[in-house]
Amino acid sequence: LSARGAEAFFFHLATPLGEGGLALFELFGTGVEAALERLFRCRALPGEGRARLGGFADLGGEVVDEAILARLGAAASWFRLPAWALSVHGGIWIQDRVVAVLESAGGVRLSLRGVLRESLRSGAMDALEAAAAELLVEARTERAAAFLLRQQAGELSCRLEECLAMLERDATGAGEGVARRLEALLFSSRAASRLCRPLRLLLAGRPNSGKSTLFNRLVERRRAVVSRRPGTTRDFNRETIDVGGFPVVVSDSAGVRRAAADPIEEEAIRRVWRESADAVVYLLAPPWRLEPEEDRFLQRLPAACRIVANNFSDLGDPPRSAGVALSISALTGAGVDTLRREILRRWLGPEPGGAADAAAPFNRCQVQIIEAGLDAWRATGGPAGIDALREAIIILLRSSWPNGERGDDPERTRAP
Ligand SMILES: Nc1nc2c(ncn2[C@@H]2O[C@H](COP(=O)(O)OP(=O)(O)O)[C@@H](O)[C@H]2O)c(=O)[nH]1
Ligand SMILES: [Mg+2]
Repeated sequence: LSARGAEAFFFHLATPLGEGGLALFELFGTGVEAALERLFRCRALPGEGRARLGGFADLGGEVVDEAILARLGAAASWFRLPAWALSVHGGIWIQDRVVAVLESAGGVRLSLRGVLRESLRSGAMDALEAAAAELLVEARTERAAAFLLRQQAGELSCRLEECLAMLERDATGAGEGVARRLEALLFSSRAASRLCRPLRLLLAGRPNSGKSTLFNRLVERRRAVVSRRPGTTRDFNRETIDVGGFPVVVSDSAGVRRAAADPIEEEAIRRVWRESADAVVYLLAPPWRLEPEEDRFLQRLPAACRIVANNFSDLGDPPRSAGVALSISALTGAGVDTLRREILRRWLGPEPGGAADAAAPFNRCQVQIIEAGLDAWRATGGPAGIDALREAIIILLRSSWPNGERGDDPERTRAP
């Protein structure tokens, strides 16, 4: 994508489309100053680091809105290119009108991804920084945001640049050391990926096993309908929660039940699993016996992806049985913290500690590039292996983003 000609420039609506106090447009590119000379009514356009109040007008001179125009140096813009920020009132009519005027003046409208693509193309950001900047917008926990902020600022990129420098200094001797560094980066990649892309956790079990009650417990808000009457959960309940700093999307499966006659909602669970779950917590109610059909069903889920828990522990002592990880009471909350810790340990990463999460590849594409480089190094060694390592690093920095799939998942396990 390129805006051609002296008149051309790019613009991006940075605020969500809708009614609000203000709408912020970001503008950049070679033709932008000339266009603003025509569209922005004030004594003179502001200098770098300054802002000015004026009128934003169409090409016919009709004022669309009162606006504030600020001029940002590359270091002051989030996508690291010299840019202008235009704030107008946040009404829908005004936003639509500003878009139309900017387009009539030669502006090319970009999405967030489009802006990052221009930043990457001009060398202001590398592919890892752009990937992090894109994900940062969707970060759902403090821990995820902190990790992505550091990657956006170049933490992982620096580690890789160091590896390149090692290969530069000593092309033959550095191979092993670089391979070890890449392996160390891979080691933390599961947790890093899970910070950036939520684990999708499905709550399953027979009607009245306590799924909705547990859902509410985990969410700490009463979103699901809780009732003794089977089948009263009508909506598909889904909420993002924070487990040890990791975002987890919890779903209460009952809402997607198709055949009411199906005692364990097998088809519903299977469908949800296929479409949208990475892991399952399966609840048992008194007398805490896994019926043969439940057992058959659970055996079809990969063992690593399921936790079976005895619920209603407040009503008695559930028997200890093979395959059941823990006892909880969704009603009183007993054992629910243990369940959270188990989810963290099995599927997410280390508990939050003092140290920041290590720099690591944070999506599947990045992981695959490193793995391919390491495989080639181990298979060939020597100069060809060194070249493979170098190439993997260069691809990571230059072209590992955008990679098509946005929410790609490093460990998606296929359906039962
Ligand atoms: N005593 C007790 N009651 C529970 C517990 N979990 C759920 N219940 C109750 O069991 C009933 C069915 O729970 P619900 O969450 O609607 O089950 P679902 O059909 O699996 O969603 C409700 O009346 C809950 O209050 C528990 O751990 N202990
Ligand atoms: Mg329910």
